[in-house]
Amino acid sequence: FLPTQNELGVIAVGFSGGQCKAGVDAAPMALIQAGLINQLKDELEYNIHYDGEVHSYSELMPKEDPDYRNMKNPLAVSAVTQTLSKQVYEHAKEGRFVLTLGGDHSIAIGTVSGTAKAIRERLGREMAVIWVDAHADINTPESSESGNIHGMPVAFLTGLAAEKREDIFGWLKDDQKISVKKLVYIGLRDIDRGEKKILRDNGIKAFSMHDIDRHGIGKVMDMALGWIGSDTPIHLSFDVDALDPMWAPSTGTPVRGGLTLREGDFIAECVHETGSLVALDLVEVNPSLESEGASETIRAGCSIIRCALGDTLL
Ligand code: 6HN
Ligand code: MN
Ligand code: MN
Ligand code: MN
Repeated sequence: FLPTQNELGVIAVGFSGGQCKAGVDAAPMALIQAGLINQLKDELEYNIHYDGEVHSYSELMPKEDPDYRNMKNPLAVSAVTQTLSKQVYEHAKEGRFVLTLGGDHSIAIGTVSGTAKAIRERLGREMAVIWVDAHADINTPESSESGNIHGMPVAFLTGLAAEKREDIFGWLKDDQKISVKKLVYIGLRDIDRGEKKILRDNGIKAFSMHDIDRHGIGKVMDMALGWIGSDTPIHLSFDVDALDPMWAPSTGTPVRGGLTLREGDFIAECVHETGSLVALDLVEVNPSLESEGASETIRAGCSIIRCALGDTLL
């Protein structure tokens, strides 16, 4: 149902307002300087559509941005993700695969909403999301203990959190949202109390590190993709903190006991093999943290992206 996609839209998002640590905005440039775009072009033979800039959206930044319903930087995150949503949509509606380089994970409010709308219009299908992360990022503004919006994107995207104010995510319409039934988590190991209740109450499919230890990553991927079903377009949102800090130390909220680099690559390879992947986000690389591990983290990020885009071992 999807044409062979060697048309690739790339969007570099230098945005850090979904959390409190500076530096995650420098990730797209670091990934690109590590040779990512050239690898995708020369080795994987993609036809790349990239405007050549890292968007910081400074023109969208409000003068004042007071907390609202416990959210930090609500106007900034809403404005940036609304604009990003349109950028992603423009690529996806042309049938391009969309790669977004973050940025913190709040940007997924923009990426997933953009692909969900384009896929509905172009294929008449509901899209699935595979969320690879140490965290569930499904806090509502009220359940969040931090107020950081990078811990809330899934709540807004599924409609579990909603806000009428147009300038604070009220712009998100139904055709930009996804069903909780089409959401699958992999790699979870640090879930807030409120989030556990949300996951349970909504019957959301989640494979934690415990499940990966018990069944192995091969079986977990079979189960995850089986849940989604074949012939369903997939958006993969990959938070680099899903990897163990041994492989990806330079990230804002590291949690020990995570995926090996090979397990992360394997997840990306399996999703590629479905032929149904329509978009990928790679987020939360922060080169300024644990700077001696920054190049490792950047290499890990590039590796995940190459695997998701079809790099094979043999
Ligand atoms: N991420 N659950 C915590 C919070 O602040 O809501 C951590 C969120 C981390 C978000 O890593 O994308
Ligand atoms: Mn995370
Ligand atoms: Mn995340
Ligand atoms: Mn391939």
